[in-house]
Amino acid sequence: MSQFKEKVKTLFAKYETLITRKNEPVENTNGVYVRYKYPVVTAAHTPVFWRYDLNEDTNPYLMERIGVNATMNSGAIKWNGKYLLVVRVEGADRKSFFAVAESPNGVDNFRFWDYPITMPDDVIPATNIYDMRLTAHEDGWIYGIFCAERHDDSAPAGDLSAATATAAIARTKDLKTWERLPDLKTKSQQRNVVLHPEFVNGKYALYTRPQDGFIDAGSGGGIGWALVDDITHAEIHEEKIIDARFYHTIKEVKNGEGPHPIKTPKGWLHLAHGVRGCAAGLRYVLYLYMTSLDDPSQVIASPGGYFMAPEGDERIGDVSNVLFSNGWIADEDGTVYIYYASSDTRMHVAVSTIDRLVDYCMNTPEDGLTTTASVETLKKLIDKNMKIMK
Ligand code: BGC
Ligand code: BMA
Repeated sequence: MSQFKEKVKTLFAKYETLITRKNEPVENTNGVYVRYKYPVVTAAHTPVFWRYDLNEDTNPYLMERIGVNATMNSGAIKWNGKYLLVVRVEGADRKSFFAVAESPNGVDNFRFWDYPITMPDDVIPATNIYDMRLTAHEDGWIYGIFCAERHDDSAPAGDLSAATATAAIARTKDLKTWERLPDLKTKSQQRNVVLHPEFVNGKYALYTRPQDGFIDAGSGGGIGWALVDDITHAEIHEEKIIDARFYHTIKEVKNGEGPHPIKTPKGWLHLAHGVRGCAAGLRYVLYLYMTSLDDPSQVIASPGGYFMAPEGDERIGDVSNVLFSNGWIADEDGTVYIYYASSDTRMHVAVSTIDRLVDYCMNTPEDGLTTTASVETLKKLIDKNMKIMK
């Protein structure tokens, strides 16, 4: 075998070893969820044939021709018995695109489909697209709502970082061919828009996140809710805030809906991210809340503090100190696979159950918003335990 062929063989062999590595639950847990030891999708999980030109004549040094920088913020869905992530793949050129990675069990052996998704453009093409939320809607379509970013041409000349964020909408039946619908029309910029899986009063329901500027949530008070008549020409006329931001909480600066909520016997179970500012920049953590089955815009449980925050290696990456989730899968047996990205770099999974997550929501004390309130809450638990421990 030629040296070149040997090198190609080694490349593929190493890749297979990585892709097929068995994942293991981490032993130390808080009883709420179990993290898994290895990231489930990393830049190194993207196929060898995406990154290398395998022709000896055109690539005699067998060098990477197309660099992949990160795999992060992935939508998730169980489809034909397989666990699918629509991964935000970010190239070395800073452009994100979507690609499906498929696993037989939800925790390891994630393998990308051969081709990334070709996402049609809207009337005004976007410069970048990212963070897709997948919803298998009761209308029969699978929707992907994601952020479309464009340069803000109204910015002063020379300001190359001014941008606008818009909710882009596409739908599919097979996750391969996507039909692009017009971007969501709203008065403000939008990121983190998510489609509720059921009709509400006969309308499509969206979780929104109105924002004044590209980064600043500003007067956008938190996670919003809006009903839309026609998803093929989606326009928001009225929007209300259902989960507000608060001073000195984990969601002081921004918050946003994660994946669409899971329907449980006790209510809709929501996963969201909260952001606070500090000297190191923005810190992103995950939190849960629940809303009523009768009215999904009515909050019925609001456990205080974060549910998951960056730990260990998760803290470090392109945008450090970030956990972000826009995908989870509730299995038939009640297992919940929570897919989250750390520091805009790699994908992980944590596993729990619907019962545990609902219990967490119903029995975790709310944030009393002051130190005094937190100490009183703590003392109550100590008192209760003291009686048992005697
Ligand atoms: C990045 C996103 C980020 C957003 C706001 C975009 O350019 O691609 O990852 O969330 O800016 O900071
Ligand atoms: C945001 C998100 C994500 C990203 C995060 C941290 O605004 O929409 O794309 O993970 O910032 O950079």
